[in-house]
Amino acid sequence: MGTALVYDEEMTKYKLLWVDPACKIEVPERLTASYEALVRSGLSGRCVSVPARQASDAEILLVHSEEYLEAVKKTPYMTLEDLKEFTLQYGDVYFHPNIYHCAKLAAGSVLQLVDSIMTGKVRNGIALVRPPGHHSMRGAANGFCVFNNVAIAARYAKQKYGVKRVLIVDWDIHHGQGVQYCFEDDPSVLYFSWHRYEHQKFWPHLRESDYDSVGKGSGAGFNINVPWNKVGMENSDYLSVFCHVLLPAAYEFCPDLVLVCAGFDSAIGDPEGEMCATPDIFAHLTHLLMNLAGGKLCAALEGGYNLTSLAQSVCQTVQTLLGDPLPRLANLRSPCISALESLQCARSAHRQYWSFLKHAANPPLPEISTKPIKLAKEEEEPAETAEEESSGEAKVWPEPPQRSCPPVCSASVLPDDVAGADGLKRLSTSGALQPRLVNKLKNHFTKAADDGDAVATISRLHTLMEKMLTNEIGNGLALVPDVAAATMCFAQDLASDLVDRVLVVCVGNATGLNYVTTDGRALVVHISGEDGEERKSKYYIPVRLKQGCGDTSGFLQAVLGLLLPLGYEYDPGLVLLGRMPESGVGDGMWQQLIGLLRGFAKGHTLVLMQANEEACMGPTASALLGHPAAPLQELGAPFPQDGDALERLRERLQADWKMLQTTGRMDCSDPSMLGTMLNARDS
Ligand code: SS9
Ligand code: ZN
Repeated sequence: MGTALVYDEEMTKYKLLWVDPACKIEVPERLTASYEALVRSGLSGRCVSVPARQASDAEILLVHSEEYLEAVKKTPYMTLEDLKEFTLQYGDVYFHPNIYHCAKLAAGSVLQLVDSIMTGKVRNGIALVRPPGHHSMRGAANGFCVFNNVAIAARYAKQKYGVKRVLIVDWDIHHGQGVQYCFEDDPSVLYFSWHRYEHQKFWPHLRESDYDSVGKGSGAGFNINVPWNKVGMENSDYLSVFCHVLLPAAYEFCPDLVLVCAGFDSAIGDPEGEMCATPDIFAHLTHLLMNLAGGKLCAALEGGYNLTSLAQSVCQTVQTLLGDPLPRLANLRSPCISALESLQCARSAHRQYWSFLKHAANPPLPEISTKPIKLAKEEEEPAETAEEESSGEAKVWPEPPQRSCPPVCSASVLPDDVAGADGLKRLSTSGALQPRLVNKLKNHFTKAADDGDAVATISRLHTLMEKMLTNEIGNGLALVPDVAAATMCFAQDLASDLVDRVLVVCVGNATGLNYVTTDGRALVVHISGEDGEERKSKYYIPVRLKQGCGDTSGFLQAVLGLLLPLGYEYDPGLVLLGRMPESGVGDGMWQQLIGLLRGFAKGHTLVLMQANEEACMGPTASALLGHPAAPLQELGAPFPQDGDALERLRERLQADWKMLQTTGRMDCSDPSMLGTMLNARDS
């Protein structure tokens, strides 16, 4: 199942016809630059091209008032003077004789995308549209937006396809207040937005863009705002908000459809956002959303005003939708203090609504964030000096590296009597194992090392791993006679021979894993249901779930709040996933785990399973091939003791792992805050 691309050159055919510094950045080239980059890189040719269409009146009226629609309908017939005059009643927007036509196409394009996805024609897709939508309101144009494309699409999907829950992720750097207003009392639409805010000093200067606007009435809890109070936010800041707020809420919400307000003014080089996240971050943001809603993800272009940054970011997004391996995000720094404060505020405001926050520590909020500031009218938009104006664009950053698919996506190493899994290439030959390795193996397989079969299996696995690291093979699956021993053997000796850092994820009960490493060549995260081995180093992280790995909410919380941020900070060159016998983890959760782990090490994951767990091969193979994981059913709260233990563990580990931080407070009297104090980036 493919990826849809909706694009129509017609949407480049309007522009600003007078002088207006606030609007001059919204140019037709935004669309052509994005599209041409997709063509040049060969990505557009790999997408299913879906034609745009105009949204009907009835569709526009799903969100907008009749009066407003009628008023906009007149704009094609207006003189230049009339258009200017008409424009004046709204903020930061311009009209043009052709913009009504384009606005209908923009909204209709997103509806076409929803249709293609909901009817199963494609898995996911993107609509490259102008004008953007997320600022426009029921009765008003605003911020370059005429009709609220994504809000219309959400209502349309609910009405036409009976979709029960829609998640809207707005990663544009401006607050989509139009979307917020549209759904603030609606519990069926979860709206998430992060945005440049600077304590209300940044456009659109709204009190209701702050973290404490959580929704109204039965919609309370279903509006999540993360305001950025400083510029210069980086990849780590964005990722921590995904790991510690958006993703846990999104999984708990369990959407049937994900809509993305895909604005790329949140990327480096953008003159509006002035943030420092690199275009490859969008590969990861996209990837992290791709296993929700059975993969039904629909992205619609919003902002993005640096043409270079915009085009690169669009390409990263589309390439991820197509399923290509993700780029590694090297040298992630700590989230900055201001970002951590925003994170803390958002988590605190939502504590009462989401069970994943039930057990989170709740220290007092940073002071500045608790009192709304007063805006002096004249101070509102300080005139930018020429120097300031170019500061965003003066930024340079390297072009994102090429992302190439290995010739073989997935391979397997299986006992001869086990039938292969669909889509997995079976590896049956291998190079001879070096005697040095055979000797090492003896440490792990005291009996089996003499056994020709065991050595053959191990040497095939070694070959598989080598081929992953030379990018001949993407990922792999192996059935082994003793999965605990094999995981140890690979983590301790074989993998670390081939690669600098290996992330070892061990699911289910096993012993001996704490001996794997202390030198950082392996990071072991062991999720199990039993107490036992103590932590010996920062590189062995036992995660105990009293309810066992079968408790999906507890397990998921460990994966999103611990494993993901740890993985991003560690940046492994290879992932080893060992599934211990009778781990109890359900198929859906298992697939989600594999799907999420694909974001590390350019997708190089080796899954080890016990020989008699063949039943799990199908779901594993499917996830390794990149098929969307089955959606998890409604998640309850994690078992209270487990939820609590996970939060305490995360707090303890913050001293060693800065991506685990979720508070910005600096309280010297509280020893649990030491991690934050030592690690946070200072702006
Ligand atoms: C220019 C101010 C522009 C409006 C921005 C709308 C972006 C929509 N200095 N303000 S994504
Ligand atoms: Zn924007």
